[in-house]
Amino acid sequence: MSKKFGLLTLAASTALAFVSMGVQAADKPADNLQPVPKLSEQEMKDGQQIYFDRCSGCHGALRKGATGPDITPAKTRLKTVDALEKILFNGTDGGMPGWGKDGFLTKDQTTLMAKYVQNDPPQPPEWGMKEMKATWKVHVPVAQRPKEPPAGKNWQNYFGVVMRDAGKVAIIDGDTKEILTIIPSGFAVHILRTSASGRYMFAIGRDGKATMMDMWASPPNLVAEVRTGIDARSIDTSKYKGFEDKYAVVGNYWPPHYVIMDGDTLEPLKVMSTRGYTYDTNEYHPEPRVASIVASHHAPEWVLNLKETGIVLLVDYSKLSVGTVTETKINAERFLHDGGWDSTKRYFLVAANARDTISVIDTVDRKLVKNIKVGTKPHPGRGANWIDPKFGAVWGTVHLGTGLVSVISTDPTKDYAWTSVREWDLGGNSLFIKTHPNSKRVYCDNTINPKKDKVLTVFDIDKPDAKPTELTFEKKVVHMEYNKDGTELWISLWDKNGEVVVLDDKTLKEVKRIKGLDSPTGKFNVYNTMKDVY
Ligand code: DHE
Repeated sequence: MSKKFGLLTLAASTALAFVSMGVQAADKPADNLQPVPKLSEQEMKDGQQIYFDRCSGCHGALRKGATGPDITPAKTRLKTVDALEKILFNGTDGGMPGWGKDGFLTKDQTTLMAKYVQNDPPQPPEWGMKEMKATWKVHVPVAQRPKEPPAGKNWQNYFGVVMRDAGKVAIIDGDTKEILTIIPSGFAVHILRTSASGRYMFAIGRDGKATMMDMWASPPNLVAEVRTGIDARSIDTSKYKGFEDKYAVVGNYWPPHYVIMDGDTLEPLKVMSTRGYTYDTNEYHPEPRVASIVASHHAPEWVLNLKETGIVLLVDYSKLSVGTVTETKINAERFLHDGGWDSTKRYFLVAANARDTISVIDTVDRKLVKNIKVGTKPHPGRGANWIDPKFGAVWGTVHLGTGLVSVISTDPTKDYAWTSVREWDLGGNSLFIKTHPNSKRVYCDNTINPKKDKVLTVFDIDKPDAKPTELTFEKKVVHMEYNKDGTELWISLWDKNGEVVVLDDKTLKEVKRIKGLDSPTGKFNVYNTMKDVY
């Protein structure tokens, strides 16, 4: 089994807003440290761009480490440029992709990056309300938007499909499989989420640009956008009773902050810093990045997961109209990343991936229930909930670092609650897992396992000990989503000439291929996303 977890970025580039630090002076080498290689201003700029595209997601803008290790010069200068080049080119057993070997970096770029990471990291600029307001655009004022849903359209069965490298979102009718429209969005769009009513779909780009799309328009259209920072991965909206569709929130990687926006227009209303102290050692961290966000159904709150400090924030937005945002801090585990609700939507299960842990947060009693040790680097996406024939309600995660599906009991009345009750062998590391309440199947991709990246693995819920079925496609398979009724599974074939393949959930036969999609990754059904069905 390969230990490689190439969180691959396809070829893409963007105008990076990081500040150039200019020509670097050579440092006097300390006893055991290599000298700092000299780089020209242009080389530093090129290094910054490549670092942002390939490295910062795992190692952090300031390189202090998270999913990947600390690669500040204090660590990288313990190695020679030659040794660093080899790591960059070939990858590591610890999970780093072989950027050269896999064709994403040339030999010269590999050498440049080996030298770049021995130089001090440039400090990226801050991005406050003034900068956000300057980028805020309302393309369709509220008064000019439709008053009714589109007649004769099953709009709650629309899908938003991320076209990652194109920086666009395709809106596809889940009934007819017709591409209704393609909407420009942020650079390397990461995820989509919907408002509580489902009417609006929101995208967040890696460049921090949030875009808002109206599913009631025919075809759906872009109604507002704002750039909330310069590096982001998560977005959600207010879903609690009385606050439906009222606010949206974006969590940023850089600057380390979250931004609350008006739910109709994306006007930025409040910026809150996440800088602070690690939950366990109380050390100051300059870059606690906001990883996953979910909207509570039990209180007017969002659950925000702060990666580097290991703190889960419950953010109360109910008094925002008088300018107050209240935070409750729950100590969980460091390096929080992605996660999802259990089937009751009371417990949030989030991966602390570099600690091989799933942290369970009770959003009603507002506390950590348990840190559960699982396999190497759990990566659930939002995870999957089903009823196991022996153990009842369970939630599952796959892993970046091992070919294991950890199946965790979520029934608090059982004495085995919040333990791993089953472990399925996937035969390779994976990115995403999916099922639906109406399905008897659990699907896992194998995107980051080079030997099986074109394979979709299918487990049978009622025969949990049976060998899974494997379906092989002609291109790399990534991310799964159901239609509204839970009868069809949509998967992406991740390629420049990508496709979405629609499978019949019962027969596993292909129903349709939706072609002409540039690098499709995540897919989000309107109904399932608004109701958090997974
Ligand atoms: Fe993701 C979810 C961060 C790489 C596709 N990704 C998430 C979430 C976070 C995150 C914090 C949870 C958002 C939420 O629920 O609110 N992802 C990161 C990274 O930091 C990382 C490791 C590296 C990076 O620089 O981005 C990374 N992610 C990837 C990829 O390489 C993927 C496959 C393609 C891409 O877009 O670059 C990818 N991530 C996704 C998808 C989801 C996601 C499709 C949503 C899953 C879901 O079903 O909700």
